[in-house]
Amino acid sequence: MKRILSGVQATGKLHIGNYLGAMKQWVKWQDKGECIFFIPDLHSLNIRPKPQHLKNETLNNVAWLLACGINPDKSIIYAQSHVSANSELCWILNNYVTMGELNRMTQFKEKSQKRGTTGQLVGLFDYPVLMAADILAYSANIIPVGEDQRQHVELTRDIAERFNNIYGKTFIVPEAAIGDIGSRVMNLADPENKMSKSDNNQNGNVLLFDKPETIKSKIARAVTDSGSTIEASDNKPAITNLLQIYAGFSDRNVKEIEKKYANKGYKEFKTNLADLVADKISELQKKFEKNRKNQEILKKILEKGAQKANIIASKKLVQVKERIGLI
Ligand code: AQP
Repeated sequence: MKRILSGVQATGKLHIGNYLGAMKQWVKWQDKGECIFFIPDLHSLNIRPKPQHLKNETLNNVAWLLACGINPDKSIIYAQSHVSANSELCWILNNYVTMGELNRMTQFKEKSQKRGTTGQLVGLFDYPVLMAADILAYSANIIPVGEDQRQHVELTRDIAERFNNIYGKTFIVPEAAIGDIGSRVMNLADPENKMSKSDNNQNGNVLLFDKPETIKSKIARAVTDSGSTIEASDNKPAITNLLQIYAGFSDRNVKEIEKKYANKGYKEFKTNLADLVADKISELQKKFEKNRKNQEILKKILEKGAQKANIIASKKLVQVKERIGLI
């Protein structure tokens, strides 16, 4: 049976990119294999979140996963910091990756540029190696992520192959699974850039916490391209993005939606899209609120998840240590 693994950071501000590109996709994988979904709280440390904020957001993320349809009886849900094997494996893998490779990571370049020199922390630079450890410790076959994480999964594959070539088959070489719809949701105010939790331009991000009025107003104000046809194309990044969001929330394909709006204007399209997204997010928020009230249940889910995750990851770590000569 295939093992599927992915994570979503608990830094707050979950947006519809995280939902369409990742969490919504994950629900479908639950019927296709053994799933592990985790909250990468150690990754979040590179923005030095306030301690109470990180605690709160970690539990929020568990409540969102449940709201989106992740079933803790079927899937393992755990917090990264509850399994020390991930970090230990990261330290080992640091010796199988070069500074040059990490320097080429687009996400590091973009984030460190946004943060300036004081934000260029080793934790941000080394993020892809911890991600490789998160994946390889669990022998995951499939990694469902948004397009922005493709490069990190590629690096994980390189690290796994390099290690296997030296020591013999130790790691499964994983594959990224990137959905056709919503794998790169763009900022509504700046469709050349992806919707991002850390973006300065939050006006163009539709958050899972946004009230329906806010969602509607953000979509109404979304920039559009010149011309008036509702068609996806390379020279219409704004409308292409809105069509992708429509498709993601309605489970219809882009061609169908283009046909529906063939002779209609942007205004009608945007109004319908705003209603669609606001309704769906309100539905998710209701489920989230209900789940979030049961803090003890959320903690129990993480505890149970960590027990299972620990068993899998520690076993792999023992094998790795043996291979490299640690006694
Ligand atoms: N805009 C996006 N469109 C589609 N998928 C996206 N993802 C992120 N942004 C988009 C996917 O969401 C999953 C969880 O992401 P993460 O928590 O690891 O954060 P990230 O990839 O660094 O992107 P964020 O959420 O926008 O945060 P920042 O601002 O920190 O970069 C991943 O599968 C990701 O691909």
